Amino acid sequence: MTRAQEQAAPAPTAAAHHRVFEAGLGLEDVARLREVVTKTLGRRGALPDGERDHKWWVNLANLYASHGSGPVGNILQLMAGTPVMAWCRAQLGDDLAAVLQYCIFRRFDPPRNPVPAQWHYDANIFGLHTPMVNLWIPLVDVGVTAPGLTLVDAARRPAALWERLVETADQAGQFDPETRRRTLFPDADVAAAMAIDPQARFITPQLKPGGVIAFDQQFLHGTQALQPGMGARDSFEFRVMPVDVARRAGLVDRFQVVHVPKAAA
Ligand SMILES: O=C(O)CCC(=O)C(=O)O
Repeated sequence: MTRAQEQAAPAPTAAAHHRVFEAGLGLEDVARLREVVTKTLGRRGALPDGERDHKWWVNLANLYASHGSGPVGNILQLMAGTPVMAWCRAQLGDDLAAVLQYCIFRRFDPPRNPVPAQWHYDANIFGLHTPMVNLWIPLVDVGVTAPGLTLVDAARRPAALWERLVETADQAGQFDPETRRRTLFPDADVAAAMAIDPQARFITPQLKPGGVIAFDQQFLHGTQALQPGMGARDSFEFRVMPVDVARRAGLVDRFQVVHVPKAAA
C-alpha cells in the first residue's frame, strides 16, 4: 500500500468470517433453487462451434427483470429462514441487505467448455473495506463428481496477492472495471504466492447439495480445477452485507439492493 493509500484507507476491515456448513439448506429448499437453474440456464441453446461458455450464470436482477418481484421475493424468504442466515446475522448484525446483481445462479457444464472463475477476492466487487459474506451453495454433490469451489482457508492470504490487491485499489479501496481485471490472478501467480506463505492452505470442500461455504471478501477463491469425468454443477451464491454498509458505500444508487427479510413467512 502506498503512503497515500495508508492515510486515506478506513480502519482495517473487521474480523474475517469463514465457515463450511455440511447442511446449511434443507433438501426442499435446494430443489426449489435447482428448479430456477433448470428453467433459466438449462434452457440455453447450443453454442456455436468452438465457442466457450462465458455466461454460465444468471443473477437475481436478471430474474427480477424477466419474471418480476415474485420469484426473487420467494428466494429471499427461502434464504431468510435458513440456519446459515442466522449465522450471517450473528456475524454482521440483524439488518441485512443483498445486492441482486451479485446473487448468482450458475451451471458449470463441462461439455459447454465453460471458462472457470479465475482466482479472486470478492473485495474486488464492492471494495476492500466493505464487509460482505458470500454464501456459496452447491445444488449438486461437488468436490469429486462435479467441480466445487477452491479457496484459501485464511483471510488475506496468500499475503503477496492480498498486497497486490491493496496496491491495485484506489484510495478508497475501490476497483473500476480495468483495475478489477488486474485482480483476477492467474494460476502461476497463485502457486508462486502460496509457496512462500506458510499460513495459506487450499481447501476444496466436498459437499452435498445444500452444503454452504460462507466466506467474506477477504478470502481468495476460484472454480475448482475440472477433472476428467466431472459432470455439470449447479450452484447459487448469495451475498449479504449490513444494510447500513450498503447505504454508506452508495450501493443503493448503483445496484438493486433489497432487505433480507427477518425470517421466512
Ligand atoms: O462458482 C464458481 O465456480 C465461482 C464462484 C465465484 O467465483 C464466487 O462465488 O465469487
